[in-house]
Amino acid sequence: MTVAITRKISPRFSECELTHIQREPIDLELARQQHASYTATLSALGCEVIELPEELSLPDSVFVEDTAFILPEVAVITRPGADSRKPETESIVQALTPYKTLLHLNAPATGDGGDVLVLGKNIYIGKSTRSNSAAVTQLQNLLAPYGYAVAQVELRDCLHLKSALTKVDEETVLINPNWVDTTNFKNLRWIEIDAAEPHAANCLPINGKILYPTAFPKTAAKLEAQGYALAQVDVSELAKAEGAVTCCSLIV
Ligand code: CIR
Repeated sequence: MTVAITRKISPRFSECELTHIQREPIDLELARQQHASYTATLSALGCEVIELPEELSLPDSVFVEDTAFILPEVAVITRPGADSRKPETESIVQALTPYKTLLHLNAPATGDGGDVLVLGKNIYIGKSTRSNSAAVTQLQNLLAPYGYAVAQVELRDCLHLKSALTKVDEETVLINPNWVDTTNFKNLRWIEIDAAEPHAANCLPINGKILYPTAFPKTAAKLEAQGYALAQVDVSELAKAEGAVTCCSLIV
């Protein structure tokens, strides 16, 4: 069974880090309702959801994706780029220990899971404000024994690599080509986001369906026209914290 690790929203959510968007008031109650719908959708898609308790003093801790990434062989605990987020990994170590052998990024490396795109044996790391070249070097050394090639990818105008592209299936990515150096992805099938929806490139394929925000109807129609079945969720309050659908779970 697919296990999805999530975490309840912190009461200090409105103090979240923001990099590329303006701060707007966040309705904490609505954010919690939307997050509950998100986890219910993961359950409906066949996941066993393990929901960690809220972290009172860690505003961004709902975005568990940034604390680790999971491979078939091992899981890597990251070292988040924002200092406010570094303590988030402690509880994730506990949560992942029953499932995976854990490897760790260490200083001076910093890396957010949102910058890590795994496509088969190729791992792409966004060169962002959060993930540095030391992380790429460490990951190359840690993961070469498992047969992975790790490459750094240039970004612009967005927080993470997975703001600019995500996997739809083994051969296909959903992509905003304006935000990422596309050179590494030429051999894949592309579904381009609708130009009017620049934040639309983040989707989460789960058990044959695509978990996808309701905020991007034009890009959703493109995915459906290609034959993908969507499970749509309203994550508008999470988007105000610069989050999307991949970032709220760790899929084991
Ligand atoms: C941050 O800036 O770290 C959070 N406010 C948003 C993190 C979103 N994470 C993700 O998309 N993987």
